[in-house]
Amino acid sequence: MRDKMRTSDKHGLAAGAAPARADWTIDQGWDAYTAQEHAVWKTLFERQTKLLPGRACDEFVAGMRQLPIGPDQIPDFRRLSEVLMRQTGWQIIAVPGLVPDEVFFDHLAHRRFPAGNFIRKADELDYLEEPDVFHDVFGHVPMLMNPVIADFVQAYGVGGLRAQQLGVLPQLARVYWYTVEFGLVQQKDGLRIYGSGIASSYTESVFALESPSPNRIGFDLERVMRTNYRIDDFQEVYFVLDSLDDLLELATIDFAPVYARVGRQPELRPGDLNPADRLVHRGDGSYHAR
Ligand code: HBI
Ligand code: FE
Repeated sequence: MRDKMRTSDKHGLAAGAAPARADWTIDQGWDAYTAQEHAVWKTLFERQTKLLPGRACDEFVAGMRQLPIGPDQIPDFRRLSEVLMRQTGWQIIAVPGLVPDEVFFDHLAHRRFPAGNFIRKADELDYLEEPDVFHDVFGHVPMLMNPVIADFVQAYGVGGLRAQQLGVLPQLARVYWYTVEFGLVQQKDGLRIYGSGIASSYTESVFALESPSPNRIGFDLERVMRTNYRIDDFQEVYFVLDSLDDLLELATIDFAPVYARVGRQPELRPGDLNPADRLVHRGDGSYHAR
């Protein structure tokens, strides 16, 4: 979840500072990480690794297993990129924090995933201001090892540049949010996490699957495009895929007619229910009622 922005501007730069490079990339600075920073990574990694069996989807577990990601050190993006490049053609580039949308989309469209090189403080383990190296590497990189997600995220980059021109970026951003960031998938052995925002969050990994509070609804593209989301707290709704392969179709269809239909319908609040919803779980809203 993204809370109040840091003292710097939205993009994590000291207010007013221009990025060193036009594409906002920086060197990861792996040698400069302190023992304290590696220790924060270790705490987050060990906590999450204990929690995810039976909660993370099979694709996440498989991806993590093939990557040079372990407890003792913040991973080196160059080593992650070597493995990712062979598997799905992706590479990890370091950025100082959130980058402008069009920069972000251009990177994704070229299979370059921007990952924050900084890590949260030891006293703010569950309080994420911007995507840090744990959210981006632990949460996103294992899923980029999966060919369907790899194609989908690239298609999102291509679509994002176009959506900006069409003025429908908010609708498309919801699709990314409710899948790549906060998506659930129905496996034979139960509901599982594939969204990186959940997989990298100790508290939300439990809430998303077990809390009676949120709605859990079968994924539907138009329904998701109409649905606002929370950035400051747990989600009030999670959308469930029957299989990650359902995203393949989204990576290939023309969104223009969908944008047009969605544009003629009212937006939905995160907690709203719609008559056509395929309800996996009707939430009681108890968490957000507080
Ligand atoms: N920048 N580094 C980074 N990481 C993100 O996830 C990110 C971003 N910039 C824009 C952005 N996400 C979203 O606003 C777009 O998905 C719309
Ligand atoms: Fe993310």
